[in-house]
Amino acid sequence: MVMKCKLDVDFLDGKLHNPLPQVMRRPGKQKCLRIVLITLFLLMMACVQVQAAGTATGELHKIELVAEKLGGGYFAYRMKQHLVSGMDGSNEQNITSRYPDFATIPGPTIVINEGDEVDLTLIHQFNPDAPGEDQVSVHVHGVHYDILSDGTLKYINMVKDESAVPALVYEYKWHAAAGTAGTWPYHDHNMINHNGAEDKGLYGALIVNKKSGSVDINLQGQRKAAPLSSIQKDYVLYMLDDTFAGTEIDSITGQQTYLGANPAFTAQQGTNVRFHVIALGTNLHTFKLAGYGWIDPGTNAIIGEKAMGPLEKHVFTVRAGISSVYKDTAFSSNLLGMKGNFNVHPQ
Ligand SMILES: [Cu+2]
Repeated sequence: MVMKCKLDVDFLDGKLHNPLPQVMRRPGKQKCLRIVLITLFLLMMACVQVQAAGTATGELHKIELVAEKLGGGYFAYRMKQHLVSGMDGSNEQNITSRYPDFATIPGPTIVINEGDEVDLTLIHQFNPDAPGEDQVSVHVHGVHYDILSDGTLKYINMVKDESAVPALVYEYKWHAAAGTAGTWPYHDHNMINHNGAEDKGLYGALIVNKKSGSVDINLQGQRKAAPLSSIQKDYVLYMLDDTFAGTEIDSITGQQTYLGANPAFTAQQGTNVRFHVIALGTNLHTFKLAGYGWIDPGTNAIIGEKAMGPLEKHVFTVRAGISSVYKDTAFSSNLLGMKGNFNVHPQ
């Protein structure tokens, strides 16, 4: 109170200083200011670190997948909802419209980045007509999860039947930890028996992209690196025992086009496109894309065909040049007409 009066007097007098109170006040004020500045700086650093950590741990994908029954004793998965957000739920984006709004064989291709996490809720949405049809699951390859997200029966995992059943969903949690980038199949493991109903249509693919990086392409016989972001189309092509089946993805918009059996893929000339060939079933195959040579992953070799066995996958990138045909040249597959068009349009 005394000090305040003195200050008032100072101002009233038009004097700019009153030695005693100013000497008493200044050190306190400066100390306070320093503390405030240091605190602000520390807070800013903490924010930067939290942001960096958030970036490093990737995004959260909340997915609702429905298992449906089709005619002819087949089953299929349908994407009901796919929300992407920060790990804390911030900046949530609904990307469900990228997928077909009907159940497909193969099922939807789930595309995520290394570092991301997936909360996948599976919904059993049909009336069981036969023993074992009351259980359906999703078992995925390649990414990390704990034993409760294995998607298998208690007979295998020794814990519990990890299935969606009528009126009760099941939630799986996946973590695309560092080192899990790749193309991986997912499939049912629990319907009918412990092998699941993959052969009845319940399968699909998970693509884990690196956040940044490059892919190898063959340019005039030379192995060159192209940025991952240069890929315009992703072709997800399953080699089944007697047919191909596939989906084309616009890699820029994420839009997926379901193409069914022996699909015809399209590309703009001069653009980079990536094939994800996944062998399912039990047969041996030889995949060939006529007129093209590509880098065999993990090597420097340029190849024009690839022998593949069950559950093998082969992912490669080419620069679209000429229209061509892809095929399985294995003897019986050739007889069965396992092939499809690769249509390249001029820019
Ligand atoms: Cu499997």
